Amino acid sequence: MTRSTTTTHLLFCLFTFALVNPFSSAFAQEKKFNFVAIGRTDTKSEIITKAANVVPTTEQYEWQKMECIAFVHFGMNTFTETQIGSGHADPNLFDPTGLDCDQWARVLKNAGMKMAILTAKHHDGFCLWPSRFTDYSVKSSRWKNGKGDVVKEFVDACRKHGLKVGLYLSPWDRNNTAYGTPAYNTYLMNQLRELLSNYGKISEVWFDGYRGPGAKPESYHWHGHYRLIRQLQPDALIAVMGPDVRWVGTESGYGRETEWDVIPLDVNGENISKEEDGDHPLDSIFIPRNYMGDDLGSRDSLYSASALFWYPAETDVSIRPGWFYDSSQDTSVKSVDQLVDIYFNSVGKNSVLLLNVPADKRGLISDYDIKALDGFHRVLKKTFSVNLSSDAIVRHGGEKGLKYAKLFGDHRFWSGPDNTDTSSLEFDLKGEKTFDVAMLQEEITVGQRIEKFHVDYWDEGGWKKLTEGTTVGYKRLLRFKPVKTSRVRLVIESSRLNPTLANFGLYMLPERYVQFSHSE
Ligand code: FUL
Repeated sequence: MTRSTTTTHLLFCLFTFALVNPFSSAFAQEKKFNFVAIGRTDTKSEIITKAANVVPTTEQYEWQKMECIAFVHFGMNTFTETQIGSGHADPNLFDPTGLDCDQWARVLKNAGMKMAILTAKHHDGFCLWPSRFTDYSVKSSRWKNGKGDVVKEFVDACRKHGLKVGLYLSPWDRNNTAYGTPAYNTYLMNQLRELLSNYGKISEVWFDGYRGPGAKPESYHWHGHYRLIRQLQPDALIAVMGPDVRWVGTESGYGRETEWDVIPLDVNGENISKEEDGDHPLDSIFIPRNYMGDDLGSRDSLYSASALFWYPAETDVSIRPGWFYDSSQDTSVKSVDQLVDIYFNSVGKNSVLLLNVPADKRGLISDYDIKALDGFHRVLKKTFSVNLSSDAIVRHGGEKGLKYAKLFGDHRFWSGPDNTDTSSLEFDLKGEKTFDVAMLQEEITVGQRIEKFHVDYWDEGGWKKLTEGTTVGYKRLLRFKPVKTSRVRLVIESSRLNPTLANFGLYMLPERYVQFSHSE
């Protein structure tokens, strides 16, 4: 598809949206969208202005604020101690001796997780719920005489403990004989219908992009799947092979140094559905793929785009070397130090952390994992409970200054003057404070804008550089050697349109982590 036909399609979608909206004309001018078309004649500066005004949907924003989500890999692989099952293991092997999803939810909640995503079906095709559309499921196992339903126990436990629920449904299926034929799409649709109709509110649907070597090529009917999900679970985000949440591109737990939420929307003429998608015009033109490059959203990467969209990163990583439980990995559970480091490099680099904690053969999270999660949560709680800048007086330019709470209180944020793309904010800490962590947050509900910044501290009568960074987005965390000072200055060196700041914080890591943070 050429840029002009893409643009026409996007404009058509926007027009369709306006028609169903009673405030269409006001909306067309004022409402900000999570995507925008780039016109053939747009100048570079117009493209950058458009990028700076793309915003998350309400659901994407709420999702970002969760920060930490748990993944639970559990299934046939748990019992065969494999990571990718053949799809032909005997269903009777699935037999947890003491499945307790309540324990999972308690442990995950105590670790600070806000949602948990269960592998309802992994690549081997074994279903954790008694699907009507296959016998390869818990209903053919000896567990609870084939009357059990792990998905139900999982969602009930999550809700009881105040966790949102997500479900992973592997598109690649090594058991289903229809895989690789059009009939498989019907199977996947039927499974989606079951999972999204019978288990209450589902907040994230995770479509893995992985397909093993030698697997039959598959052409999934993604747009039909998206439409069904929007119908059954209008608030759910569709992740990875879906248009709402992007896989960060590695499984290491470490995000990009420069992480833009607004990136070019990849569109492919042949695959564009001609049907309109009502409130979800993006769905019909989005082509899923894994985004693994280093530079997804720099100015240069935007100039040749046909359209831009808000596509935030999710950083998935397992607490163990494997995704599924394997007893031989009990002693390789990530340490508290590693988990804290991962938090700083995922949540602290503008993405959501999706931390996998597998359940074992009993159907429990093991003590090894619980111990690491407890330590992880304790360190974060201790670090972020006291913001050493919360009493500060904040000055912009020569202004008199405002109390921190007046500037960054509920739903308030600082916004640089119009037509400025550099700025500096000074924090008078009212006395000397010692800290080794800085936190910046942009007000992403108006867009992601900051491109480069540094933080200075006042030392012996002058400013000295403390740390620096590129993108901020929802959250940027930086560690450095502890400094003692009474004044700090944030200098925004470059921004797409006027910058905003929703929050600024200075913190001190607990004693034993100081050494660790120096190694950065
Ligand atoms: C990968 C899968 O192959 C792994 O088994 C795991 O589920 C991970 C989250 O995604 O692509």
